Amino acid sequence: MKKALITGINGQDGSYLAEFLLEKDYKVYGTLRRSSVNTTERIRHLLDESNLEKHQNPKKIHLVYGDLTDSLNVTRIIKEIEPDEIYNLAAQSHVAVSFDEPEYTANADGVGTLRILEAVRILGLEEKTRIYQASTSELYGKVEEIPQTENTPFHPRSPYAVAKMYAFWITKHYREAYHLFASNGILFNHESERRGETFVTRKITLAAARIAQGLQDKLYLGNLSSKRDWGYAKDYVECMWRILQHQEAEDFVVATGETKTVREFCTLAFRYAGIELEWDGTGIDEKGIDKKTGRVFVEVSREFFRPAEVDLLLGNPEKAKRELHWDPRQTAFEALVQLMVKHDMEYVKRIK
Ligand code: NAP
Ligand code: G4F
Repeated sequence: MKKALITGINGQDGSYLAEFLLEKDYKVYGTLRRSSVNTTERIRHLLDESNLEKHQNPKKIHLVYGDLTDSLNVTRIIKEIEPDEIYNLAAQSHVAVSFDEPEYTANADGVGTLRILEAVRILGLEEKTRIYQASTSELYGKVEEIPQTENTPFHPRSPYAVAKMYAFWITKHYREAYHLFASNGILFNHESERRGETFVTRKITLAAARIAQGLQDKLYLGNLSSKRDWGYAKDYVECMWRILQHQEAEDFVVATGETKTVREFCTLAFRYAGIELEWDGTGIDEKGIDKKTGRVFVEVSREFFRPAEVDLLLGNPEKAKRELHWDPRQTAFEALVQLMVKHDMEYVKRIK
């Protein structure tokens, strides 16, 4: 039985990856940060409720307290588990927040990755442990090429992206210098019913559901013209696993090859919630108006603009398709928006 360690197991991707690996009969360990409230919502079904306090269940996932800013903790966890595969998904993952917390983001997202790599080296696990690093399309930032491939130069535009740039290169460096099996998945935006509520897609689908049910008046957004290559998180965790099963450690772009604006996502989400929007005005004055009633449901607020923006992301997933036999279009854009709205229509009804 293979042992996998997932850092950030209670995050969006961590929860899907844990399900995927359990299906493949892995023994799955995951790190959880101590919090004054319960943060296991996404993985509750993978825990033994009767044993929540200990966070242990041999039939399900094994939780250990872990924080990537604590090197002693990281080293001890890896020493005790001796994992065959480490998926480093833990991060302060919100780009806008990284402008407010740049030092913490550098520590967790940048140096945190170094702590894992160095622990594997110090413990002499170079031959045993394969490492997946959660790299990001944010590295391309002010893009120098469209679409972006594994060879496109990086131009990061946020403290988050700069921290992830360090993590990308230190992963590659440990591969070249110490022959660790360490690979970067350069993942473009991927969303789901489990997406954090302050990322734009989930913010929109939740608002569309609430507005449709009369529980919210308006949705305020930032840059509506920003373009993203949005895929489904459940499809993307499968590719993470494929990256570590490849014969050689390499870096891969994971994307759909299709890009849409925030405005397009919004129009479609409201449509699936039963509201047909039309757009009027430009820039800060742009509004999303209900065609039927003339009510303004979407407005632009400066609050959600960033000091530097990534205007357009579009990935070329050819290498992952060819070498990993991964299908980037398992869930089309329309299907993704639909499943998120369907989920949130039910969710909002349940909690109101
Ligand atoms: P997420 O939902 O925000 O999950 C992040 C996880 O990291 C959470 O479990 C969080 O724990 C944990 N974490 C944060 N700081 C930590 C620390 N100092 N030590 C240990 N754990 C910590 O993010 P996600 O969307 O699943 O993304 C997973 C990874 O992929 C991240 O590294 C992200 O940067 C990267 N990525 C994501 C995307 C995307 O579109 N989703 C695209 C490219 C790359 P708490 O619950 O305690 O905060
Ligand atoms: O949903 P977002 O916050 O995601 P962003 O910044 O693209 O980052 C996500 O994807 C990255 C991969 O490319 C990951 F590495 C990262 O961890 C994270 O998962 O914003 C998407 C776009 C941006 O251009 C933003 O400016 O939507 C724009 N936007 C417009 N209004 C908004 C809003 N973003 C947020 N969060 N909230 C708004 O109201």
